[in-house]
Amino acid sequence: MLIRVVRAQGRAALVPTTVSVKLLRGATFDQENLLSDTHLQFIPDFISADEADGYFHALQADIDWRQDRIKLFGKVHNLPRLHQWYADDGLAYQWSGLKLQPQPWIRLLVELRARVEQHTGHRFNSVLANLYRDGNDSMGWHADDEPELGESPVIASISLGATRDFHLRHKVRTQSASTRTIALLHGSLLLMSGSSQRDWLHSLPKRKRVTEPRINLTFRQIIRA
Ligand SMILES: O=C(O)CCC(=O)C(=O)O
Ligand SMILES: [Mn+2]
Repeated sequence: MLIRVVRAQGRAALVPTTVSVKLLRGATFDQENLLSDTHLQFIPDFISADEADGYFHALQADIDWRQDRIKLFGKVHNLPRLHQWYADDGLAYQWSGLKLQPQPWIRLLVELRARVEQHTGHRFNSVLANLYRDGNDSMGWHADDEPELGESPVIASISLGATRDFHLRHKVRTQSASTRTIALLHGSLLLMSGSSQRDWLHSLPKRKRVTEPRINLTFRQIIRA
């Protein structure tokens, strides 16, 4: 797993800076191979702090957040977060027995999608929005490897609000025993591509000390059946 860190200010040069290494704990940071096999790109300052504040408050208010329940080992639980699914017509999202019907795109999400598409050169037809109300909300280990996302999905993840740790570990434990952690900052963009969903799991662990909410947006491209 190689993580390329790019500052938005230096985007033209695409040169990773050592400043950002402070944000990464336990991550492989191999300058030699940065350009040959990059699965993750992290841009800490993709959206300026002021703008990110605006997006956070508007999305918290405008998204019709749902509390869904899932069945685990025969027992029904509230998901430990709120969420909503926005996508082009007919693109439902299904996982763990849940089926989310697409909501029509809202202006702010269209705007953010355009920024992400412009930066990445990839197209996205859907976004999963998650609201972690505080550090008790979380997301368990998983990979976004559903067949409708294709062989090597490109997922663009924007974080707004409280900084939360994001964990990654290889699906085959012997490949890499260690869990890598990235602190997902207010206004940051994490771009996951290559084999990052095929070979790796990720999660957002609980953090009891976090009292503030966080919104995460993962832009995705669903392949129509
Ligand atoms: O909240 C995050 O940063 C991760 C969200 C995620 O992994 C997902 O929505 O699939
Ligand atoms: Mn995910």
